[in-house]
Amino acid sequence: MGQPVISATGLWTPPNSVSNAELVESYNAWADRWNADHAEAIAAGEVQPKPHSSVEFIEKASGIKSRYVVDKTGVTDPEIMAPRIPERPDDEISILAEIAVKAAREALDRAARKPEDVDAVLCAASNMQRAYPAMAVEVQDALGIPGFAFDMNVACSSATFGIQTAADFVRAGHAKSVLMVNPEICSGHLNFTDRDSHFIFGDVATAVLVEDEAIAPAAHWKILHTQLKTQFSSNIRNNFGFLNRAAPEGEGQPDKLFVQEGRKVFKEVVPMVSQMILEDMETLDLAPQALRRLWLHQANANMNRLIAARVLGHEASEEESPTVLDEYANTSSAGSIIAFHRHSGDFQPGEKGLICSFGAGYSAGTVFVEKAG
Ligand code: CO8
Repeated sequence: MGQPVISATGLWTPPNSVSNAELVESYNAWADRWNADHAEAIAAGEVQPKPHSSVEFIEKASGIKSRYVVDKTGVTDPEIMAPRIPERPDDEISILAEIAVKAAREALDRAARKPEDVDAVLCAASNMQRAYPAMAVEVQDALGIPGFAFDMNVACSSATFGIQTAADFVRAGHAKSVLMVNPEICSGHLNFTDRDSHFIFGDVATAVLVEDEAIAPAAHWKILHTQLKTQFSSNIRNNFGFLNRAAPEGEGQPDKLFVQEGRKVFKEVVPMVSQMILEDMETLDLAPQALRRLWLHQANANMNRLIAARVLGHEASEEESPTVLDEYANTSSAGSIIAFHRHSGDFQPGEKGLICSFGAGYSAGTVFVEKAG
């Protein structure tokens, strides 16, 4: 039986950042136009005017200060309020595969691994850009990886579910080296005209190389334990799919984009995730002080503060539970991997930490790791 480890990670960040102030300015300009266009209906009491969004609210409610996007022009233009991503011909690499490959190359370089020595590719993300052929197979082809590849979607928990799946392939002897990528173009599924959620998401791609310890580089992360959990809820939903025809009056029907009951998500997910982590720590006989760091899913700073306090028994410092959502916003499955990628270089052999994700489904995943080498 193979012993799965994380050999390396990779990160690709889009070049364009949008601040809360820029996003709010375009939303408010859009809302003013909408109110002017509907002035009669508003005066007659038939529709409510759109209130302004606010930088202060966004930062206080979520901890988000900015986000990276693949198309800044479209999302900040009050006439457009959506990313404009040109359609590519079928013989050109698709944008999702392209950004996944960029993150993957960094992970492979860091592990000094050649693509031909990888056995499988998993593309684990919230929103695939097409039904088939799988994005994972396109990434496999672009990198020149033999073996097999497939897509999987567990919303914000896709990466931890992907890590466990890769680890299980290694344990079962089906693969020795599995590349797991998380290309997340969340801006394509976000309704930038919805004040309650227009600020939540950003775009990014991450990659994790899961391998058998026998072939891994000397410095790696032992995967000590993983747990996956799902519990059905419609409180975070995206109905995009083959029923997503453009409405006769135009595109972008809000019900085929991301929608959520943010308050309910907050209240229901915090106890679910904290309890899951505490159960795992009991199974592993791990005291809170034995965990140096929590790399938590990056959806909301207040959620992470509560979860970390329940797990550690005290208010977590930035070193114990690092934040990346201030800069990146919620990047769905990639969030906890960005945190791990950026804030793990100071670990000494033997030190332990936890990668944890949670989101739509509901879904949650834990990956306990120990630095080696
Ligand atoms: N500006 C000013 N005021 C606002 C704004 C705004 N932009 N938005 C709302 N308000 C007002 C509301 O109208 C409300 O006013 P009132 O009290 O008068 O009714 C007040 O502010 C408070 O509103 P809320 O109760 O909605 O605010 P919260 O404090 O609950 O904060 C959050 C809202 C930030 C959304 C918070 O609830 C939250 O973060 N919840 C958790 C969300 C979460 O984790 N979601 C996970 C989603 S990710 C996932 O798993 C799916 C993957 C999807 C992939 C990506 C595709 C896009």
